[in-house]
Formats: sequence, C-alpha cells, structure tokens
Amino acid sequence: MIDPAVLADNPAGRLCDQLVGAIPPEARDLRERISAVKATLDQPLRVALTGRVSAGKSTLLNALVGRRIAATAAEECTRYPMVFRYGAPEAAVGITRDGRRLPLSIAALLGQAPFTPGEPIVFAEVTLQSDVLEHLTLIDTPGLAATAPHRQVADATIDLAAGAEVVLHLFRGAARSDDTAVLDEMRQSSGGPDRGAATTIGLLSHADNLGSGGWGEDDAIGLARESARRVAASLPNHFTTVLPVSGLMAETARTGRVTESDARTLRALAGLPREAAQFAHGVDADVHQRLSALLTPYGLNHGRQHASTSSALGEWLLDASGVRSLEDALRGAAVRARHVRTARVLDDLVHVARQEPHLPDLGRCVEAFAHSPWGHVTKEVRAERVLSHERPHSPWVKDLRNLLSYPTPEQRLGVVPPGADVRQWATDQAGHYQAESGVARGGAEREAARTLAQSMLHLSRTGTPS
Ligand SMILES: Nc1nc2c(ncn2[C@@H]2O[C@H](COP(=O)(O)OP(=O)(O)O)[C@@H](O)[C@H]2O)c(=O)[nH]1
Ligand SMILES: [Mg+2]
Repeated sequence: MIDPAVLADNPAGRLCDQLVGAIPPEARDLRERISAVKATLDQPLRVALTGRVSAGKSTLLNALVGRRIAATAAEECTRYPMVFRYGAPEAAVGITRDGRRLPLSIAALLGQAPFTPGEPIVFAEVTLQSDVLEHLTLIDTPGLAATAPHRQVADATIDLAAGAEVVLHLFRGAARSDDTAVLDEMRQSSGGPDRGAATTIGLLSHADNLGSGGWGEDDAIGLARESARRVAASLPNHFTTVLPVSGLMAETARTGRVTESDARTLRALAGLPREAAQFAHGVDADVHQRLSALLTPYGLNHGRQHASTSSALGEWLLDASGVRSLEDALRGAAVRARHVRTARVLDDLVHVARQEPHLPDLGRCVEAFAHSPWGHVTKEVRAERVLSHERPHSPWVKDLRNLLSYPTPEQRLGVVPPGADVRQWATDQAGHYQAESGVARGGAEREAARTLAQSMLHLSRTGTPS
C-alpha cells in the first residue's frame, strides 16, 4: 500500500553515507553512531489505531492488512496494545513490566484460544509475513486510557501511540472530549507540539450506521461524509483530516469473505422494494442474517445493485467503506513522515557534529545539507506543527500540509491556475508570502509565511528537491 521508495530513499540517508565516508577509519564508534541514525530511516511507517473500546480499531486493522489478525468483538477484546510488524517466522511475544520478552501463542493473543500468560504483560508484539506490513507497522490499542485494564497497560498504550508517526483515531458519531483529551495526552507525552505523530487522521467509524441506519431512507455514508467534514473544520488542531469509514465492510471485502453464492442472493434482492429486501422476502432468513452481519445492513441494502459478481460486490464494498480514501491519506502521511524523519536525523547529526569539532568536514557537510532545499523541508515541518497548534484555523496550515504531503511541484503548490507556468506561479507566491510575513499576527504566523516564501523560491528554481 505504501510505496517503499517513499521511505527508503531519504536524502538524509545519503547525508549519513557522506559523513561515514568523511570519518577516519579509526573512529569506529562514530561511524556506528551515524549508521544507527541512518538505520532509523529504513523502518516501516509506524501507524497506531486509537479510540474507545468498540470504536472498530481491530476490525479496521484487519481490513488494512487483508487478514483477520486482530481479535474483534462487540465486547472489549483487545486487552493489550499489540504491535503487528513484518517478520519471519510468524510469532508473538509479550513484553512484561520490567521489559522481559515472553513467548506467547498467536492463537491465544488473537482470542482463538485461552489466554494465560505466566505473568502480566503490558503489550505484545506479533511478527507476521504480510506484504502490507513490510512497509507499515500497525499498533492496535485496547481503548482510551481510562478504560484500559490497569495503569501499566494504559501507560504502554499512550507511549506506543505517542511514538507512532501516524495516528488513526476512530470515533463513533462524534469526537467527544475524552477523544481530544487522549490525543492531547499523547502529544504531551511525546514531548510537545512539534513532536509525536506528524499526521492524525480522524476516522468517523461505523459510517454505515449513521442517521437512520443502513436500511433508512437517508444515505448513512453520505451523512457520515458531511459529518466528517464538520468535525475536521471544528478540530483542526487535533485532526489533519477526518474521513468516514466502515471497517466492517472493508474487512469483509479484503478478507475475501463474500462468495458467488452471496452475490447471487444479493441479486435476488436487487429487484425488490426496500422493505421487502430488508425483511428477507424470497431468501432464506439465516442467509439474510449472515449477510447482514457480514456486509452490514447498509452493505446489504445498497450493495444489492452492485452484485453482478462477488468481485464486483467486493469492489463496491471497498469504495463505499472509505478504506481506499484512508489508504490515499496514509500515502500522503508517508510523504510527511519521510520529511519528519529527515528533520529528526538532521537534528541528530547537528548534535553529533557539535560533539566532534576536531572533524570540521563533518560540520561542513551537515551545514551544507541544512542550507539545501532538503534542509529547508525541516523548517516546513516545524512551521506546520507550530502553526497548526497555535493558529489551527490559519489558511497557511493547509499550504504547509500540501508542501509536506505531495511529491510533485504542482501538488506541493496546491492549486495552480490552469495554464499557469509552475515556476512563475511559485515566484509570484514567494512574493505574496514575503509580503504577508510583514503583516503576520504573531511569531508562528510570521515564521510560517517566511518559510512558505522560501519554499516557493526553492520550487521556482528547482521544482521539487531530490
Ligand atoms: N456496522 C459496523 N460494525 C463495525 C464496524 N467496525 C467494527 N464493527 C463491529 O463493532 C464491534 C467492535 O469492533 P472492534 O474492531 O473489535 O472494536 P475495537 O474495540 O475498537 O477494536 C465488532 O462487533 C465489529 O464487528 C463498522 O464499520 N460498521
Ligand atoms: Mg480491539
């Protein structure tokens, strides 16, 4: 799902290689330190799913991976945070309070067998051979801190989520004060407004069940889309974007649980008036009930018209579920995460260079990088974080997010008028932001306008940095 090149090919990695080349062979410790900094760039994107119990986190995780790896239930059933990452052989370990690793049975963790670890664990790590996990580490969490079974698990949840690069925060109906409180707590525990997840995507979950539900006259998912837009507008400080999702519809489609016979049943319902279809006229009541649980009532009602084959039905389910839009948002988040990694590595290397004044080449290389277009990206990262925290409604938040979320100059510039020359447009924009920086309200806005002006100058000269 994530293009591996986005994360693998980080310019800061090339800087690390250059530095290692400039270090005398006898300084082995220093080489190893820089190699360790570089190794952090090759990690899969870390994504945490947060939200109340039963918000739909585990179901959505299964949809993203395309495999039912996280236990889901109407009752709370994710008891610990679980980190799902790529690895062979497939295995699970529990991490105890004092950091020891106990082997666990995967079946037990996933709720398929009795769970009796020898002693309390605070989180579990599951390694699986899944293509999706090669570029994405997914962290499932038990629920908001207040409802977690005990304090250590709550703390581990906050720590793991605070260390993620992307947070997917699920809520049903509306985001409440405990939703925003937990997001604030995560931000706090990651060390302030310019740390922690670069992207927080709000997910209005159970979108299939909004309004009068799946069999209602109104379109539940259409309503969810409007509601998501309202939440995004009212909480710009907490959510980079808000999207409607039906994790259950996506999980069903992605895990191949609709058969040709199911599609046939849906076709039989297609010609019926809504009420007749809802009350199973003409089809076996058990089959109807099973399909309603599998597809959701919305999927059964609206999917009737799209069931020419099981794969057509699967495609429709995926589109309607919102999971594809979420995956697009995750791709944007990966681009942002790459920039944030660049910024973090540059910080680390500045620190290393300061500690080694007898190696002036080191300092010179780092300095040159910091003044290149890539070094400037680190300023964009900081400006966006500070501005979205201090002035979340400023239009420049969006301008900075565009710069950070897309690879091509046209996309990075936001809306370029049709027929306009991209470089000329960037030059004009640079002048605009420069003028705005003179009349900005407060330090965060001034810094943002100056940063944007400089970004536009880079784009007018070089297009996108590479
Ligand atoms: N209708 C509907 N049910 C869902 C959706 N997502 C999850 N569920 C159901 O809600 C219950 C809780 O889901 P789960 O993923 O375990 O929630 P978690 O506690 O946040 O991990 C389960 O019975 C799921 O089948 C959804 O989008 N729509
Ligand atoms: Mg769960």
